[in-house]
Amino acid sequence: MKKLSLLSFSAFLLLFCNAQFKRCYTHELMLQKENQAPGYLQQVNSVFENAKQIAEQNRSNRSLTDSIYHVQVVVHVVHTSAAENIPDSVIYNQIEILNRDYRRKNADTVQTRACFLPVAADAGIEFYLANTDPDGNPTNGITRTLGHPQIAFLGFNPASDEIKNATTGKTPWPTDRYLNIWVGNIFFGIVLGYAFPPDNAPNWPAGSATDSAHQGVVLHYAAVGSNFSAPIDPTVSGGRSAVHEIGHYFGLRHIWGDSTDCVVDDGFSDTPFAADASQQTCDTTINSCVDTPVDFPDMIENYMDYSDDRCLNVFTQEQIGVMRAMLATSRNGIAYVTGEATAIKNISALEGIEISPNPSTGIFKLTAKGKEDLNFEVYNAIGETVIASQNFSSFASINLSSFSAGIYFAKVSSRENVVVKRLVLNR
Ligand SMILES: [Ca+2]
Ligand SMILES: [Ca+2]
Ligand SMILES: [Zn+2]
Repeated sequence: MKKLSLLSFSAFLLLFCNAQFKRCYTHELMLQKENQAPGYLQQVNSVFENAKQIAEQNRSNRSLTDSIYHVQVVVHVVHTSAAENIPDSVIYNQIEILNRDYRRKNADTVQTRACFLPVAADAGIEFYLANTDPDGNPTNGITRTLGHPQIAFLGFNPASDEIKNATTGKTPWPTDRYLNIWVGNIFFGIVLGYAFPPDNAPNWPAGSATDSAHQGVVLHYAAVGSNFSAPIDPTVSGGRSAVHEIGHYFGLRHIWGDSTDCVVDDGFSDTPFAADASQQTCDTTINSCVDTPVDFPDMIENYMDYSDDRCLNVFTQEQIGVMRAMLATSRNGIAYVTGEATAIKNISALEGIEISPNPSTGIFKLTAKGKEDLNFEVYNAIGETVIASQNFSSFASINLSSFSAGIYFAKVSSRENVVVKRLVLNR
């Protein structure tokens, strides 16, 4: 059995003995990973910069910016008591909150201050509980697992990511096809959530990315939804911990850049500098750094700050650009992108689709298991169609010989199902 390290546990308690709870443990975990594998932060940064470039290229593409990403979600409730086994209704409520906030349909958008309205936007990302599990069986997108008895005493240790461990918690569904959200007692509620950012650039050498079994979002059970009977604290009972952590999962950083100065920022020019987190206040008078050429107050209403849930209400255009670029690259398998009204349906029914060779220098062979009326179309990395929809039954050839090297996406559809496969074209 995996043993908790008592040393790291007491260090953890010492670190947070003055805090009632810590909103997010993402940055601390990233520093820990850098210690274990030097170069990790640089790798995350490269992926972030790559996403920013794609976002910049996408900005003028109307059809791309209008499209909606439909993210397939599975929620793993890992409980050691009845209270921790939160009801389905709280999870449904959390999904509604995500769909409200990631589409800027939240009523409190009226509280976004006028100076920030020009950069506020709809992220165009929606969330659906999966209706098919990895084995192809119907599901409501929620799993429930009894955690190891030892967890009942200490709570899940975020430093060792125990909630995803087969012995103590629940291993994920394939993290390249589902956004896995784990819900449990994270260290007595000292930590409300954490998530690892994307660290696998599309052309990254095989094996250099983080263990995929750790990709996803972890939430304290009493910080889920806005209708839970016993929230951990009234100030964080609005379901915005999930909004924040999914922001990290899509590559966003804390708005103050995790640095107590006015030099290091979050990498975005449309969020003002901040010297620190807003410290769970909704104080609109805070202006911790002088921005140039125009000075703005600290953007305490940004989902990537630490304000109370009641005053978080906005993502900016640049933040959204990066999240959507991640959905087109590092996170491309978890969402179906379209301007059409079709949502994800039974994705695993097309799991037998194979593409080889991949990478290729021109011709990709597309093979389906079994005969079915299928069609495929191919997009480039910025979402433009390069091969219009074509019918096939069990075999097709995709010829990209006349296109430049890079990443392409083959969208393969049956009457009801859709999968998107990434093609790597080399020269
Ligand atoms: Ca900024
Ligand atoms: Ca300022
Ligand atoms: Zn955070």
